[in-house]
Amino acid sequence: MARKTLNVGLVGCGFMGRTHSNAFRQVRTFFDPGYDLVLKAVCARSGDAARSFAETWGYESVETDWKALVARPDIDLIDIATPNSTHAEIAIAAAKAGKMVACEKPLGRSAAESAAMVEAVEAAGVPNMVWYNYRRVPAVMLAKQLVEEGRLGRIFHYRAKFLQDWTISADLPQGGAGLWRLDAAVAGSGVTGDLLAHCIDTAMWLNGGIREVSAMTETFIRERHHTVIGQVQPVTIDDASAFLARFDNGSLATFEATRYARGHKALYTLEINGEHGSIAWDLHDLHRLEIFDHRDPGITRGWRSIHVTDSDHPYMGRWWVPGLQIGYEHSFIHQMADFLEGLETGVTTIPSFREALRTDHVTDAVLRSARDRQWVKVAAGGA
Ligand code: SOE
Repeated sequence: MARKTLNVGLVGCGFMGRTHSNAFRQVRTFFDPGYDLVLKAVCARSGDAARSFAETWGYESVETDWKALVARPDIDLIDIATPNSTHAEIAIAAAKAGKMVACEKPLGRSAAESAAMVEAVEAAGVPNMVWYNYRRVPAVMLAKQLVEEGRLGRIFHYRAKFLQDWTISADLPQGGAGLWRLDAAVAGSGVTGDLLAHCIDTAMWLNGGIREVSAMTETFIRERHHTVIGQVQPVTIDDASAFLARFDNGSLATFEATRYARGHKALYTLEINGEHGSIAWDLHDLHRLEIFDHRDPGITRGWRSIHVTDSDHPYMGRWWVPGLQIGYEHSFIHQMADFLEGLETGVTTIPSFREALRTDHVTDAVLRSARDRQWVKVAAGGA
Protein backbone atom coordinates (compact mmCIF):
# COMPACT_ATOMS: atom_id res chain seq x y z
CA MET A 1 0.00 0.00 0.00
CA ALA A 2 1.24 3.49 -0.81
CA ARG A 3 2.52 5.32 2.22
CA LYS A 4 0.96 8.63 3.09
CA THR A 5 2.66 11.61 4.61
CA LEU A 6 1.66 13.29 7.86
CA ASN A 7 3.27 16.63 8.57
CA VAL A 8 3.60 17.42 12.24
CA GLY A 9 3.73 20.89 13.80
CA LEU A 10 4.71 20.76 17.46
CA VAL A 11 3.98 23.63 19.84
CA GLY A 12 6.23 23.66 22.91
CA CYS A 13 9.68 22.27 23.37
CA GLY A 14 9.92 21.31 27.02
CA PHE A 15 9.83 17.86 28.64
CA MET A 16 6.61 16.84 26.87
CA GLY A 17 7.78 18.22 23.54
CA ARG A 18 10.67 15.77 23.86
CA THR A 19 8.53 12.76 24.74
CA HIS A 20 6.22 13.45 21.80
CA SER A 21 9.05 14.13 19.37
CA ASN A 22 10.75 10.89 20.36
CA ALA A 23 7.46 9.10 19.63
CA PHE A 24 7.17 10.73 16.21
CA ARG A 25 10.69 9.66 15.33
CA GLN A 26 10.50 6.09 16.62
CA VAL A 27 7.03 5.09 15.52
CA ARG A 28 8.12 4.85 11.91
CA THR A 29 11.00 2.53 12.72
CA PHE A 30 9.34 0.11 15.10
CA PHE A 31 5.74 0.09 13.87
CA ASP A 32 4.58 0.06 10.32
CA PRO A 33 2.09 2.88 10.47
CA GLY A 34 1.32 3.41 6.78
CA TYR A 35 2.27 7.05 7.30
CA ASP A 36 5.56 8.80 6.99
CA LEU A 37 5.67 11.28 9.82
CA VAL A 38 7.49 14.42 8.81
CA LEU A 39 8.67 16.70 11.60
CA LYS A 40 7.74 19.82 9.69
CA ALA A 41 7.98 22.57 12.29
CA VAL A 42 8.42 23.26 15.98
CA CYS A 43 7.12 26.39 17.63
CA ALA A 44 8.34 28.12 20.79
CA ARG A 45 8.25 31.76 21.85
CA SER A 46 12.03 31.83 21.99
CA GLY A 47 13.49 31.50 18.50
CA ASP A 48 16.78 30.23 19.98
CA ALA A 49 15.02 27.50 21.94
CA ALA A 50 12.98 26.49 18.89
CA ARG A 51 16.06 26.39 16.65
CA SER A 52 18.08 24.35 19.09
CA PHE A 53 15.16 21.92 19.58
CA ALA A 54 14.65 21.66 15.80
CA GLU A 55 18.30 20.80 15.35
CA THR A 56 18.29 18.16 18.08
CA TRP A 57 15.08 16.44 17.05
CA GLY A 58 15.18 16.98 13.30
CA TYR A 59 12.36 19.48 12.72
CA GLU A 60 12.61 21.11 9.29
CA SER A 61 11.61 24.61 10.34
CA VAL A 62 10.73 26.79 13.32
CA GLU A 63 7.99 29.25 14.24
CA THR A 64 7.79 31.61 17.20
CA ASP A 65 4.04 32.24 17.02
CA TRP A 66 1.71 29.25 17.23
CA LYS A 67 -0.88 31.14 15.16
CA ALA A 68 1.57 31.19 12.25
CA LEU A 69 2.11 27.43 12.69
CA VAL A 70 -1.63 26.73 12.71
CA ALA A 71 -2.05 28.86 9.55
CA ARG A 72 0.54 26.88 7.59
CA PRO A 73 -1.03 24.80 4.82
CA ASP A 74 1.80 22.27 5.00
CA ILE A 75 0.90 21.12 8.56
CA ASP A 76 -1.56 18.23 9.05
CA LEU A 77 -1.31 17.61 12.79
CA ILE A 78 -0.87 20.21 15.52
CA ASP A 79 0.65 18.65 18.60
CA ILE A 80 0.25 20.67 21.80
CA ALA A 81 2.96 20.29 24.45
CA THR A 82 2.66 23.68 26.09
CA PRO A 83 1.54 24.75 29.59
CA ASN A 84 -2.12 23.94 30.30
CA SER A 85 -3.38 27.53 30.03
CA THR A 86 -2.63 27.57 26.30
CA HIS A 87 -4.16 24.19 25.37
CA ALA A 88 -7.67 25.43 24.64
CA GLU A 89 -6.80 28.40 22.48
CA ILE A 90 -4.33 26.46 20.34
CA ALA A 91 -6.52 23.36 20.00
CA ILE A 92 -9.62 25.33 19.05
CA ALA A 93 -7.73 27.39 16.45
CA ALA A 94 -6.07 24.25 15.06
CA ALA A 95 -9.42 22.47 14.75
CA LYS A 96 -10.96 25.49 13.03
CA ALA A 97 -8.05 25.42 10.57
CA GLY A 98 -8.94 21.78 9.82
CA LYS A 99 -5.85 20.27 11.49
CA MET A 100 -5.77 17.05 13.44
CA VAL A 101 -5.00 17.85 17.08
CA ALA A 102 -3.04 15.93 19.71
CA CYS A 103 -2.94 17.54 23.15
CA GLU A 104 -0.86 16.87 26.24
CA LYS A 105 -2.89 16.09 29.37
CA PRO A 106 -4.92 17.42 31.04
CA LEU A 107 -7.06 18.58 28.15
CA GLY A 108 -8.07 21.93 29.68
CA ARG A 109 -7.70 23.62 33.06
CA SER A 110 -11.34 22.80 33.84
CA ALA A 111 -14.14 20.75 32.34
CA ALA A 112 -15.70 23.95 30.92
CA GLU A 113 -12.49 24.72 29.03
CA SER A 114 -12.21 21.12 27.86
CA ALA A 115 -15.83 21.04 26.71
CA ALA A 116 -15.13 23.96 24.35
CA MET A 117 -12.19 22.00 22.94
CA VAL A 118 -14.35 18.92 22.42
CA GLU A 119 -16.93 21.03 20.63
CA ALA A 120 -14.27 22.52 18.34
CA VAL A 121 -12.72 19.22 17.22
CA GLU A 122 -16.10 17.59 16.79
CA ALA A 123 -17.53 20.54 14.80
CA ALA A 124 -14.47 20.44 12.55
CA GLY A 125 -14.55 16.64 12.33
CA VAL A 126 -10.80 16.38 12.87
CA PRO A 127 -9.02 13.39 14.46
CA ASN A 128 -7.93 14.19 18.00
CA MET A 129 -6.38 12.58 21.05
CA VAL A 130 -5.02 13.40 24.49
CA TRP A 131 -1.65 12.05 25.62
CA TYR A 132 -2.66 9.95 28.62
CA ASN A 133 0.37 7.83 27.93
CA TYR A 134 0.24 5.37 30.84
CA ARG A 135 -2.58 3.40 29.21
CA ARG A 136 -0.02 2.30 26.63
CA VAL A 137 2.46 0.74 29.04
CA PRO A 138 2.27 -2.94 27.97
CA ALA A 139 1.63 -4.16 31.54
CA VAL A 140 -1.23 -1.68 31.94
CA MET A 141 -2.64 -2.72 28.57
CA LEU A 142 -2.40 -6.33 29.75
CA ALA A 143 -4.34 -5.38 32.88
CA LYS A 144 -7.05 -3.96 30.61
CA GLN A 145 -7.13 -7.21 28.65
CA LEU A 146 -7.52 -9.27 31.84
CA VAL A 147 -10.26 -7.05 33.25
CA GLU A 148 -12.14 -7.16 29.94
CA GLU A 149 -11.88 -10.94 29.82
CA GLY A 150 -13.61 -10.94 33.21
CA ARG A 151 -10.64 -12.65 34.90
CA LEU A 152 -11.15 -10.66 38.10
CA GLY A 153 -14.92 -11.16 38.18
CA ARG A 154 -16.95 -8.50 39.90
CA ILE A 155 -14.72 -5.56 40.87
CA PHE A 156 -14.89 -4.42 44.49
CA HIS A 157 -11.96 -2.05 44.90
CA TYR A 158 -9.72 0.27 42.86
CA ARG A 159 -6.73 1.93 44.50
CA ALA A 160 -4.35 4.40 42.87
CA LYS A 161 -1.52 6.67 44.00
CA PHE A 162 0.83 9.05 42.24
CA LEU A 163 3.56 10.21 44.60
CA GLN A 164 6.35 12.73 44.03
CA ASP A 165 8.58 14.88 46.25
CA TRP A 166 9.97 17.66 44.08
CA THR A 167 8.19 20.69 45.61
CA ILE A 168 9.01 20.18 49.28
CA SER A 169 11.56 23.00 49.45
CA ALA A 170 9.97 26.34 50.41
CA ASP A 171 12.69 28.03 48.32
CA LEU A 172 11.35 26.57 45.10
CA PRO A 173 9.71 29.41 43.16
CA GLN A 174 6.45 29.19 41.23
CA GLY A 175 5.70 30.27 37.66
CA GLY A 176 7.63 30.32 34.41
CA ALA A 177 9.29 27.56 32.44
CA GLY A 178 9.39 24.28 34.32
CA LEU A 179 7.56 25.70 37.34
CA TRP A 180 4.24 26.70 35.81
CA ARG A 181 2.82 23.49 37.37
CA LEU A 182 2.92 25.38 40.69
CA ASP A 183 0.91 28.28 39.32
CA ALA A 184 -2.84 27.57 39.37
CA ALA A 185 -3.60 30.32 36.84
CA VAL A 186 -1.51 28.41 34.30
CA ALA A 187 -1.92 24.81 35.41
CA GLY A 188 -5.58 24.93 36.47
CA SER A 189 -4.84 22.99 39.64
CA GLY A 190 -1.95 21.24 41.37
CA VAL A 191 -1.59 17.50 41.73
CA THR A 192 -5.29 16.94 41.05
CA GLY A 193 -5.05 17.99 37.39
CA ASP A 194 -1.42 16.96 36.95
CA LEU A 195 -1.08 13.57 38.65
CA LEU A 196 -4.52 12.38 39.70
CA ALA A 197 -5.69 13.07 36.14
CA HIS A 198 -3.46 10.17 35.03
CA CYS A 199 -4.84 7.90 37.77
CA ILE A 200 -8.43 8.85 36.96
CA ASP A 201 -7.94 8.36 33.22
CA THR A 202 -6.54 4.87 33.69
CA ALA A 203 -9.13 4.03 36.34
CA MET A 204 -12.14 4.90 34.21
CA TRP A 205 -10.65 3.12 31.22
CA LEU A 206 -10.15 -0.02 33.31
CA ASN A 207 -13.18 0.12 35.57
CA GLY A 208 -15.80 2.44 34.05
CA GLY A 209 -17.24 5.77 35.09
CA ILE A 210 -16.83 7.44 38.48
CA ARG A 211 -20.14 8.53 39.97
CA GLU A 212 -19.23 10.55 43.07
CA VAL A 213 -16.24 11.69 45.08
CA SER A 214 -15.30 12.94 48.51
CA ALA A 215 -11.97 14.72 48.58
CA MET A 216 -9.47 16.62 50.68
CA THR A 217 -6.62 18.76 49.40
CA GLU A 218 -3.83 20.68 51.10
CA THR A 219 -1.41 23.42 50.17
CA PHE A 220 1.53 22.91 52.49
CA ILE A 221 3.59 25.91 51.38
CA ARG A 222 1.29 28.89 51.13
CA GLU A 223 3.61 31.49 49.56
CA ARG A 224 6.37 31.24 46.99
CA HIS A 225 8.38 33.68 44.93
CA HIS A 226 6.78 34.00 41.48
CA THR A 227 9.44 34.08 38.79
CA VAL A 228 7.28 35.89 36.23
CA ILE A 229 5.68 38.45 38.55
CA GLY A 230 8.95 38.91 40.46
CA GLN A 231 7.30 38.90 43.92
CA VAL A 232 6.24 36.50 46.63
CA GLN A 233 2.70 35.40 45.80
CA PRO A 234 0.12 33.13 47.45
CA VAL A 235 0.27 29.54 46.23
CA THR A 236 -3.14 28.48 44.95
CA ILE A 237 -2.46 24.96 43.72
CA ASP A 238 -3.22 21.82 45.71
CA ASP A 239 0.09 20.27 46.83
CA ALA A 240 -1.64 17.07 47.89
CA SER A 241 -5.03 15.62 47.02
CA ALA A 242 -6.79 12.47 48.15
CA PHE A 243 -10.29 11.26 47.49
CA LEU A 244 -12.74 8.45 47.94
CA ALA A 245 -14.84 7.50 44.95
CA ARG A 246 -17.71 5.28 43.97
CA PHE A 247 -17.71 3.86 40.43
CA ASP A 248 -20.83 3.29 38.33
CA ASN A 249 -20.28 -0.47 38.73
CA GLY A 250 -20.59 -0.13 42.51
CA SER A 251 -16.89 -0.60 43.31
CA LEU A 252 -15.14 1.70 45.78
CA ALA A 253 -11.90 3.56 45.25
CA THR A 254 -9.21 5.54 46.97
CA PHE A 255 -6.93 7.91 45.06
CA GLU A 256 -3.99 9.90 46.38
CA ALA A 257 -1.45 12.23 44.81
CA THR A 258 1.15 14.47 46.36
CA ARG A 259 4.42 16.23 45.63
CA TYR A 260 5.39 15.88 49.31
CA ALA A 261 6.09 12.15 49.65
CA ARG A 262 9.80 12.31 50.43
CA GLY A 263 11.72 9.69 48.50
CA HIS A 264 9.12 9.13 45.77
CA LYS A 265 9.87 10.66 42.38
CA ALA A 266 7.03 9.38 40.18
CA LEU A 267 5.49 6.44 41.96
CA TYR A 268 2.27 5.72 40.14
CA THR A 269 0.68 2.55 41.49
CA LEU A 270 -2.68 0.95 40.91
CA GLU A 271 -4.42 -2.09 42.29
CA ILE A 272 -7.75 -3.67 41.47
CA ASN A 273 -9.44 -6.26 43.69
CA GLY A 274 -12.15 -8.45 42.23
CA GLU A 275 -14.15 -11.48 43.20
CA HIS A 276 -11.74 -13.99 41.57
CA GLY A 277 -8.50 -12.12 41.70
CA SER A 278 -6.47 -8.95 41.96
CA ILE A 279 -3.95 -7.12 39.83
CA ALA A 280 -1.37 -4.54 40.79
CA TRP A 281 1.01 -2.35 38.81
CA ASP A 282 3.79 0.04 39.76
CA LEU A 283 5.40 2.59 37.44
CA HIS A 284 8.82 2.07 39.05
CA ASP A 285 8.70 -1.53 37.83
CA LEU A 286 6.59 -0.79 34.81
CA HIS A 287 7.18 -3.94 32.80
CA ARG A 288 5.71 -6.15 35.52
CA LEU A 289 2.07 -6.93 36.27
CA GLU A 290 1.30 -8.61 39.57
CA ILE A 291 -1.66 -10.95 39.49
CA PHE A 292 -3.41 -13.11 42.04
CA ASP A 293 -6.01 -15.66 40.92
CA HIS A 294 -8.01 -17.29 43.67
CA ARG A 295 -9.01 -20.09 41.26
CA ASP A 296 -5.43 -21.38 41.11
CA PRO A 297 -4.90 -24.70 42.95
CA GLY A 298 -4.74 -24.00 46.69
CA ILE A 299 -1.25 -25.18 47.52
CA THR A 300 0.43 -23.12 44.78
CA ARG A 301 -1.94 -20.17 44.89
CA GLY A 302 -0.21 -16.84 45.35
CA TRP A 303 0.78 -13.56 43.72
CA ARG A 304 2.46 -14.03 40.35
CA SER A 305 4.68 -11.42 38.79
CA ILE A 306 4.35 -11.36 35.01
CA HIS A 307 7.36 -9.98 33.20
CA VAL A 308 5.44 -8.33 30.37
CA THR A 309 8.05 -8.74 27.66
CA ASP A 310 6.83 -11.67 25.57
CA SER A 311 6.07 -11.04 21.94
CA ASP A 312 2.41 -11.90 22.52
CA HIS A 313 2.12 -9.24 25.20
CA PRO A 314 0.64 -5.91 24.07
CA TYR A 315 3.03 -4.00 21.76
CA MET A 316 6.01 -6.18 22.73
CA GLY A 317 6.19 -8.02 19.40
CA ARG A 318 7.43 -4.72 17.94
CA TRP A 319 10.43 -4.46 20.23
CA TRP A 320 13.30 -6.72 21.23
CA VAL A 321 13.22 -10.39 22.17
CA PRO A 322 11.30 -11.85 25.13
CA GLY A 323 12.82 -10.91 28.47
CA LEU A 324 14.16 -7.56 27.32
CA GLN A 325 12.16 -4.68 28.66
CA ILE A 326 11.12 -1.27 27.43
CA GLY A 327 10.34 1.94 29.35
CA TYR A 328 8.39 5.14 29.90
CA GLU A 329 9.10 6.70 26.50
CA HIS A 330 7.61 3.72 24.70
CA SER A 331 4.14 4.48 26.05
CA PHE A 332 4.13 7.62 23.89
CA ILE A 333 5.40 5.71 20.85
CA HIS A 334 2.58 3.19 21.30
CA GLN A 335 0.00 5.94 21.54
CA MET A 336 1.25 7.49 18.31
CA ALA A 337 1.23 4.10 16.61
CA ASP A 338 -2.39 3.61 17.66
CA PHE A 339 -3.30 7.09 16.46
CA LEU A 340 -1.84 6.41 13.03
CA GLU A 341 -3.52 3.03 12.84
CA GLY A 342 -6.78 4.76 13.76
CA LEU A 343 -6.34 7.15 10.85
CA GLU A 344 -6.00 4.14 8.56
CA THR A 345 -8.93 2.18 9.97
CA GLY A 346 -11.19 5.10 10.85
CA VAL A 347 -11.30 4.02 14.50
CA THR A 348 -10.96 6.95 16.91
CA THR A 349 -7.86 6.68 19.04
CA ILE A 350 -8.56 6.79 22.74
CA PRO A 351 -8.59 8.85 24.73
CA SER A 352 -10.17 11.29 22.32
CA PHE A 353 -10.88 14.83 23.52
CA ARG A 354 -14.41 13.70 24.39
CA GLU A 355 -13.18 10.81 26.49
CA ALA A 356 -10.58 12.97 28.25
CA LEU A 357 -13.32 15.44 29.17
CA ARG A 358 -14.65 12.78 31.56
CA THR A 359 -11.44 13.00 33.55
CA ASP A 360 -11.79 16.76 33.81
CA HIS A 361 -15.32 16.36 35.14
CA VAL A 362 -13.89 14.13 37.87
CA THR A 363 -11.02 16.50 38.72
CA ASP A 364 -13.50 19.40 38.87
CA ALA A 365 -15.65 17.36 41.26
CA VAL A 366 -12.60 16.49 43.40
CA LEU A 367 -11.60 20.14 43.75
CA ARG A 368 -15.18 21.18 44.52
CA SER A 369 -15.59 18.43 47.08
CA ALA A 370 -12.37 19.44 48.85
CA ARG A 371 -13.42 23.08 48.86
CA ASP A 372 -16.97 22.44 50.11
CA ARG A 373 -16.04 19.49 52.35
CA GLN A 374 -18.79 17.28 51.00
CA TRP A 375 -19.52 14.43 48.57
CA VAL A 376 -19.94 15.69 44.98
CA LYS A 377 -21.60 13.91 42.08
CA VAL A 378 -19.50 13.86 38.91
CA ALA A 379 -21.14 15.80 36.08
CA ALA A 380 -22.13 13.86 33.00
CA GLY A 381 -20.39 14.52 29.69
CA GLY A 382 -17.55 12.99 27.81
CA ALA A 383 -17.57 9.52 26.33
C1 SOE B 1 4.86 16.19 36.84
O1 SOE B 1 6.09 16.16 37.50
C2 SOE B 1 4.84 15.18 35.69
O2 SOE B 1 5.83 15.52 34.77
C3 SOE B 1 3.47 15.20 35.01
O3 SOE B 1 3.16 16.45 34.45
C4 SOE B 1 3.43 14.10 33.97
O4 SOE B 1 2.17 14.06 33.34
C5 SOE B 1 3.71 12.77 34.67
O5 SOE B 1 3.65 11.72 33.74
C6 SOE B 1 5.06 12.79 35.34
O6 SOE B 1 5.09 13.89 36.22
